[in-house]
Amino acid sequence: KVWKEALRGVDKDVPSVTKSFVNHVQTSLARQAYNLDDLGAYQAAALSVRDNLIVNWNETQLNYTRKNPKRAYYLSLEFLMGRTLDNALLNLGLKEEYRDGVKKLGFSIEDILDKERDAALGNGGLGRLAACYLDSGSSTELPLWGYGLRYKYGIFQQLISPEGNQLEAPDPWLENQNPWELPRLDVTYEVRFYGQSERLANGRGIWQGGQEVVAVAYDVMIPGYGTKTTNNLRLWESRPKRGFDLNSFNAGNYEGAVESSNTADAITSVLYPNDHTSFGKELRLKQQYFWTAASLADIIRRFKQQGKPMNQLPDYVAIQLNDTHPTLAIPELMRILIDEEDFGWDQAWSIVTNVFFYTNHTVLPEALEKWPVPLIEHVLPRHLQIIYDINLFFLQAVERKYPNDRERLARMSLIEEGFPKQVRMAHLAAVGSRKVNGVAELHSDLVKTTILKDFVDFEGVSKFSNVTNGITPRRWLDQCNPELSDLITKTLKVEKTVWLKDLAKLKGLIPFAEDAAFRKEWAAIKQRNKERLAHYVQTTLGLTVRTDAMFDVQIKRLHEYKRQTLNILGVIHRYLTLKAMTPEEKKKVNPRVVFFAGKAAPAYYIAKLTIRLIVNVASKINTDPDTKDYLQLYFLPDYSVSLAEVLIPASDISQHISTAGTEASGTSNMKFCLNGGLLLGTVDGANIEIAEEVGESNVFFFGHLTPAVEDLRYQHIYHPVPLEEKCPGLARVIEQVAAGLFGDAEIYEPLLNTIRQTDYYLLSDDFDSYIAALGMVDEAYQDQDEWVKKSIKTTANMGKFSSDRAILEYAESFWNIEPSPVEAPK
Ligand code: 26R
Repeated sequence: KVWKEALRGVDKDVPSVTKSFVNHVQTSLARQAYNLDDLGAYQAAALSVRDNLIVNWNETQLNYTRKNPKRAYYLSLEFLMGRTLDNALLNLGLKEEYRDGVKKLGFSIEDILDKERDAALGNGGLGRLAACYLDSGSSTELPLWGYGLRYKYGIFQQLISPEGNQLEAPDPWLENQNPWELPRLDVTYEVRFYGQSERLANGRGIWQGGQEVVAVAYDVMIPGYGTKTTNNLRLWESRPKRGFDLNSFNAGNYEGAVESSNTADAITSVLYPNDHTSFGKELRLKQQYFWTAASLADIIRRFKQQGKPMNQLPDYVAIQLNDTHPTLAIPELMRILIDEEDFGWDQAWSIVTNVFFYTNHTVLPEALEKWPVPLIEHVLPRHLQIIYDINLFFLQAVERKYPNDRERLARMSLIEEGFPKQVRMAHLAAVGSRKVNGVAELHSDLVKTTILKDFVDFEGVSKFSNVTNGITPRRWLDQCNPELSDLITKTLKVEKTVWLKDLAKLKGLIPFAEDAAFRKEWAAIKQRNKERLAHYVQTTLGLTVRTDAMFDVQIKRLHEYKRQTLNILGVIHRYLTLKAMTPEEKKKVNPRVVFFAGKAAPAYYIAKLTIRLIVNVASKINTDPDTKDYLQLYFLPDYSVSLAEVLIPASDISQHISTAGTEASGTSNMKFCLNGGLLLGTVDGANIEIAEEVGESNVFFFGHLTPAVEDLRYQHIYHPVPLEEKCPGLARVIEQVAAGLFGDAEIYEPLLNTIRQTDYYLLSDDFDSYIAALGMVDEAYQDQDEWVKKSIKTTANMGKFSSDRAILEYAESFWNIEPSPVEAPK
């Protein structure tokens, strides 16, 4: 019934599809249908699908305007959307019609889909999570909009030189124009930077002068799965206020005039490619303010159109802050309420603290944003005054509760003392929000007991909670693994339109783990997915991957805390072990293919060295006749959402091996397990909850637990034990690298020293149990029947990790919003 309503007005038949396709070829593209390449066919297909989205988008917005429900806004500096066409076809229920339609016209749908470029406006987990949440928001019919930036360049393209160096190339993703966005050249706001702020006696401020730039809206349509609801992702582009500054132009200052135009454009020119280390760059601060100011202005204008007084804002608007990146929205809303709407401080503060919600995504100290006070003072003088006022009133309240506790005041202050002083954005976000959450149980506990402990003591624990992350099963099962999806539908005897929205239904697969015929089908699909990956490697890199081996995958941003180094040293350990075996012994060894992919932040030297080591180990061992039949290693360049969609369904085992307590959640762990890949990991992030769901006997855990980490680090510094003594296996591996077994001996010294010296991420503490866990994986894989049973049970128990569940938790327990289904016009 829901689907019928969703498809109202959609021409769901092959003749309509081909007609619309040909029409777009001839009119929108001004080309001839008989002389069209795959790229042209992609564009025509996209434009014709888009026609349906536009109708739904309009109806959705009209529905909201009529019913005026409370709305939620997801502010994220990153949205890692990937490709859109296949997802739009799926959500509109048009996949079969387009497959047949383009075939009639001489095209293959796979080839057409493959022409689309990823929209890669994000670094990793945080950005992809935002994309999954938008999909789930529309699929559960929630009034949820996203706000972000329309970067001209997404995350850089990664190239790997023959020596194994990462090179970065720009990603001009908008080059062959983007059919999925609607420019709204009439939706614009002016955003001010610099200038002077004057304080009036009544507490109000006047901010003037400086430079103004214009924010222009681009709307990206977000269809729901089988729903009419098509929400909006509004991305801002920066433009100079008047093209050229005509005054300087007339005064003969041509260069100055052009320059003003350049600086405005620069704000949305490029996504910052570093995650987990912030550099305090002025342009990044300007991005954050530009985006929050434009988004808030837009939200407030929409609210005001309903004719309600501003003090009712929290009844109609909830704003989720995706990490601290949009925290300037807090002083910005204070500025609007006090300076422009005439509110007193207390009333303004009560509105603000009922509108905002803050999600923390990491507890790593280097990833916690801090902005130098002089920089904020220069760029946003009025906001600095407001931040100081917030801090003053806040610390006065702390002082009342804990008199004469100066150390506590210093710890909790929004301002960190030092040269320069810095604003602690996580403190500002926590103080200014209604609720604060982490992204998995363990992580939320760590937020409460470490970085925000004083705030829990002061404000009470009820403000702090957990929403475990989720992933959309549409993209991360049905789209990326269509054969498995079909088998599940056939087996459950439940339409996929039902189980893809109620993922707990997967539990119905559990009994089939005991069914030999079903296991055979299940295993055959995994095998074909491995062949699909091998085909990808063959056609893109020209390398031949053997598909009769276990596929072992670690794909994520390169970072010391994620410990790709542990993995590669484990591979070397395996290689050395194989080298020492007799031919007889080797016969018992199960072949393994290890895949890595991931980008390193351009300035992250140690991460780049890790890539280099992986690449050079690969070239050595893949050509060693003694071992190449038992161990292969690949580093796949330019990891992306689309590459993940090929890698994940092909994995037998995937690695999520962060030092305990460092990975907030992880979300690819969920994607692998949903696709029947088993998990090898530490007791960290969402790995823990995955094990709770699928059963500990179906995951491979190793390593020290979170409570031990602090003490182990202390030992490293105050009671160091030589590596040879502490962990001879690891010492042997490191020796070989240092001796030049993989070339470039000296080059790896800085990387090896991170382990020999402080070993902050505890490789030497976890290495032995890691190697033991790898051995257990090998052993379990020998018994294919048992392995496939584990695989089936894993998928069957992953229902909890649907992002539909997660977004509904946000909606119910934080935002207090409800589904608002689109009704047929009367
Ligand atoms: C300050 C700036 C340099 C910056 C820091 C950190 C920019 C971007 C980040 C990315 C962080 C916040 C991130 O992506 N965290 C990841 O969020 C995922 C979604 O919640 C988690 O699954 C994952 O564990 C976490 O690392």
